[in-house]
Amino acid sequence: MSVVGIDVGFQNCYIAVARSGVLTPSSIMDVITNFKNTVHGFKKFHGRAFDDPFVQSEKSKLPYSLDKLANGSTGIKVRYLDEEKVFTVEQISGMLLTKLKETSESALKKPVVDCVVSVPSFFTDAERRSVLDATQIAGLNCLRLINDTTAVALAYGIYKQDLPVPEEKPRNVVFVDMGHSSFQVSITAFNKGKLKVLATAFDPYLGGRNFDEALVDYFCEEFKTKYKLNVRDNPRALLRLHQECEKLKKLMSANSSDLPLNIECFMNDIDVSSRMNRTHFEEMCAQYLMRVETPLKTAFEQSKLSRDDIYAVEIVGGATRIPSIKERITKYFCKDVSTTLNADEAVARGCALQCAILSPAFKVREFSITDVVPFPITLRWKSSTEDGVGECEVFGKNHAAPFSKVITFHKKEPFDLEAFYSNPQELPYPDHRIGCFSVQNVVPQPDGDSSKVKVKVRVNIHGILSVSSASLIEKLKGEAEDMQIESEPPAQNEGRAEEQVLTVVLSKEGAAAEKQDATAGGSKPKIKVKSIDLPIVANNIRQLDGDVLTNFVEYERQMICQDKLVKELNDAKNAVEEYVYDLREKLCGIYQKYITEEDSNRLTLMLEDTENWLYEEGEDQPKNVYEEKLGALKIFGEPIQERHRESEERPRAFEELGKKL
Ligand code: ATP
Ligand code: K
Ligand code: MG
Repeated sequence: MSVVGIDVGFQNCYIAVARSGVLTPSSIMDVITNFKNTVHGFKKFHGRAFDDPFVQSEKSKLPYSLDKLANGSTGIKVRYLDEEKVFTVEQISGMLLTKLKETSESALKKPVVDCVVSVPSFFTDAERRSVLDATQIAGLNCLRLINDTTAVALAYGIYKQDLPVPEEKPRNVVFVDMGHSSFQVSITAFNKGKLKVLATAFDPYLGGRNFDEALVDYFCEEFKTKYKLNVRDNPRALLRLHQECEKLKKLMSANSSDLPLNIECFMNDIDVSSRMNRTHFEEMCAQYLMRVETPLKTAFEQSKLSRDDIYAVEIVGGATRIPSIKERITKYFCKDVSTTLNADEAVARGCALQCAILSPAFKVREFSITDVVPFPITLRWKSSTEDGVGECEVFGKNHAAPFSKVITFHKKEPFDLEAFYSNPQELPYPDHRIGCFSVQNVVPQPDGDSSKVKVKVRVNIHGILSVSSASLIEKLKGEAEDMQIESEPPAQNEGRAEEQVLTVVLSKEGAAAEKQDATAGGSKPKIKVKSIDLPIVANNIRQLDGDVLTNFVEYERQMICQDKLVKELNDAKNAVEEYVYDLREKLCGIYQKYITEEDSNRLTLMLEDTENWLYEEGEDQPKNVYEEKLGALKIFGEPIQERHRESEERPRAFEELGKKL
């Protein structure tokens, strides 16, 4: 089985493949997300409600329309089988992933199931859960959702032979990725065989498309005065202008001179033309260029490094090719930017490498990855204290991830743990709630005292929060607090987290984590304890319900079958058409000698009839009708073909014979 890495970009998707025994991912396929009614640009609708301000602000820019689904989430309207249908974002994304899956399967001639998919490092719980649902709909087994810049870091580090040994000072590298829709920065420390993300920062709304839009705005204004054209009223013209502006933007990356923009028959039969140069472009985009420094600064400050500690600044992503963006990065770090990585493929390559590491089918050099929690996470519960609520920040900013923590509560009855992001104002998502986890079946001790309940909270390998297990332990004696975090020395714990990520396959991860708990308990004075597992019910989690997901998976399978049928039908129809053209041409050419004029005329007439039929009642027929039609033509065509073949082969046979003699 081959393992793949998938970079689902806002504009471009890439798949990298790691083949057995080969570490280097090969055959990168670029599939522009231009499929089924050109639905694109939905990446950032994952996990978002229809009323979400971001979704609303995007609505007018889309070549398709959106709808509010019964549960409030975002629906996407698509024509499917001549009918308008509304799909969830997970379904649309699932269709794209299916397409990517099929593309790689047909190129590799092998099934593709295991994968690692990249997500922006700023994706919140809801967005990550939504992407994960999409992978399931596509029939993929996603071993990890990995942050874009972390995938890039892996692609960078795994080949390096000269990384400092673990006892030495690490090599610190800044990774900068500006794509079509967003801007991400990470600072990562490398030692031999491992990487540790120190800090991440981002501008989720700054990317190449802002620069295209600035150009579009400019030319729309110009054409209004110069040609009296209202480009914004004409979606087709607007789309063309967009494409031309993107081309122009790319040209300006390589050229500082004045460049022309010409579009023939642009609107109302008018040809339009104008000019632009880099200096003017940079002035127009000043508001965007200004925003480049902030994430660089934020990441750098959080990393607590000095500029001398930075070994290199690696840039990837299409929009980092804009010269003034490069300049700003260079200026901030006082260091020339490096472009040692393939700017378009690095994310996908990193994903494929991570997939190979996680897959039990591959033997890959160990490489440990420690990522970070981008937004602090807090738990809240009802408590017996004065203000009636207990609260605890379980994961601070840049806490190592994946990671588990065991929290001990003293409770007499079932209780709820509400999880949310601590700082709503820094969150690029309108709702800071993550979900509510109900710990059930909690009862007091026989003497009426509180019971000790151990709850395991984790940020898992996908960067998703879960309360993964709870158990009722023992009778407590004289403890006033109703909660305590069982803390192990952080360094040790981090080491374990790394081990978990790297040496354990996803499905076994739970078991490894259990072991970790046992060790923690074992270091304490020996008391006879009985541990009872408690059920946990998750509520208000923004993830598709199991039943709904199952239905979507089934529906996607049906659509795949349907697409196959449609393709087979088209193939059958095309086969008739091709046969008609091919035979007609040959009747006047190479077959002429092998058929009487009379028969030829009759057959030509028959071909003409078939051609007409194809445009009339033959336009829309079941597959077998086309197959029968083709069969009927072949009854006449094949004998001629046969006579032609024989006569061609005769002289050749003589020649062969001649050689032998
Ligand atoms: P995202 O990471 O935001 O989801 P993506 O991964 O699809 O998006 P990329 O493929 O990294 O984005 O980059 C695409 C962007 O880079 C587009 O805006 C494109 O116009 C821009 N781009 C590509 N080449 C150049 C160039 N030579 N000069 C300027 N911009 C460029
Ligand atoms: K990409
Ligand atoms: Mg990208």
